[in-house]
Amino acid sequence: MLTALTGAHGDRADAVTVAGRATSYEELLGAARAVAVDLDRSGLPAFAVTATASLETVAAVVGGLLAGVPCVPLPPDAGPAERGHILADSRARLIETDFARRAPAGPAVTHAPGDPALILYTSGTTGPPKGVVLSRAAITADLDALAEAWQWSAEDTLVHGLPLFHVHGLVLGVLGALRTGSRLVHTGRPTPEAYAAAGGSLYFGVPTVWSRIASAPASAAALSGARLLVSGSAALPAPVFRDLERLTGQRPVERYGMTETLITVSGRAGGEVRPGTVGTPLTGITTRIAAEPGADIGELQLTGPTLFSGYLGRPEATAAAYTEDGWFRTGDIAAVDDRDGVHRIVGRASTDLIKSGGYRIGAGEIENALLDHPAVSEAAVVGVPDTDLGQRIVAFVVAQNVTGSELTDFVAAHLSVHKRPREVRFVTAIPRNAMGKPQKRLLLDDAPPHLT
Ligand code: MCA
Ligand code: AMP
Repeated sequence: MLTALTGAHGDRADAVTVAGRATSYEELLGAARAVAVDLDRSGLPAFAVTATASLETVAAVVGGLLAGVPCVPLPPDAGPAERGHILADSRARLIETDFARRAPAGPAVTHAPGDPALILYTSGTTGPPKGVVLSRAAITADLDALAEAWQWSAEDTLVHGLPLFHVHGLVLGVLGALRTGSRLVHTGRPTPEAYAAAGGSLYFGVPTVWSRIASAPASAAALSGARLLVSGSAALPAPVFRDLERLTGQRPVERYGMTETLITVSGRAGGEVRPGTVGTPLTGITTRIAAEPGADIGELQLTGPTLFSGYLGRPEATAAAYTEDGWFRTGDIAAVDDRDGVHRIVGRASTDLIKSGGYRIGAGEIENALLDHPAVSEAAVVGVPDTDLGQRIVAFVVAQNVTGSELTDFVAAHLSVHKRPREVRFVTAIPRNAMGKPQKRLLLDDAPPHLT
């Protein structure tokens, strides 16, 4: 699965660098084998790692793949509620990794393509996050399709600084490098200065990262020698696309995906790229638009080998994610150009899934966290357009004797920092329909202009 680790593309002392620490494939494989030996002995059904941006996280994930035990990467800033939920739901035991420990050879484990490789937790519109089970076959199919689309090879140096507990940073950003043999520089944090200093050929970022680079002209200029800039996880605003083109001479390629489907649609290296579009389906993926008669936009649905194996322990939720005729329902509204098949993501069907800084955040999860605070009696959470984050989380609450920043800190501490509301607005009541469901549109309509 990770061809680079077999030495297929040679080795070097800095084959993988994470947050300033470099390692060779040989050392990484030795550390991963030590993890695999422990996992093999443990008989665990799954294991968890605190997915800091570190070589330890990379070794643990690779160790899990060697041992055939699925890895659950935990957000390092996860508070007790989020951490407790993920560990209980997955029944994974948290392990510590010592990168200095190496083992000569791992246990002889045979793997089937459908075996689970990763369980990634992701938010839905209601309830706590669900575990998305990703098989080895889905991951390899996706990475190979992306390598073809982006002409991604061992000649590349991949640079990014994305979190290692989601598809973007972990599957594409780590396993992709270890499959293609491209050198990897993970910058620790995705700052413009760190991207500029890394000297890569291939760069990954979420739109917030690209927007910050576009606002730092000196850093942007340092990317002019790169081969390909790739944006994904949320819509890249057209002005950011244009600023990047002006400052770097590069037209960034956009790609679209989900935790459940991996990356399914993308622009191509060397192909025509238009701002506001995400390209065409990758090899093996078929898409369709479920539009009302006469309409040309509708829900994007798809099939292909990159799809997840299901939500862990939730067969009903898995079944509900598919149409009766077996297509995965993305919940994203899209349009496809008749002439060239280029896809455009127009928005989401539900306002209760928020994308902030490229993170997928369920409004219901934040509302439940707020309602756990003794001072809060009602809460409604919305995503409001934001030039830096795409959307920012705004919480409308009915509460007494508490400040907005106390509630923000409460959510940051219980769930995770990136799920915290950026603004809390106190209201006397949440408008509701006859069924008692919050009418979020009314809240937004009543909000002062700086909120919308
Ligand atoms: C601020 N901080 C706080 C608080 N307020 N800490 C505790 N309590 C508070 N109330 C601290 C944070 O700990 C952090 O500290 C610092 O403030 C900045 O935090 P924040 O503002 O949240 O970070 P940011 O700079 O706004 O983050 C922007 C970002 C981030 C770096 C772009 O959003 C990000 O990494 N996004 C990537 C998401 C992603 O990978 N999504 C992929 C999903 P300190 O700095 O010390 O840590 S996969 C996917 O979508 C699909 C498959 C796809 O298509 O890719
Ligand atoms: P997640 O499961 O965190 O990966 O989030 C998946 C969601 O991110 C999708 O359903 C889309 O709403 C959004 N998304 C990912 N890539 C793009 C993109 N290039 N343009 C617009 N939305 C995107």
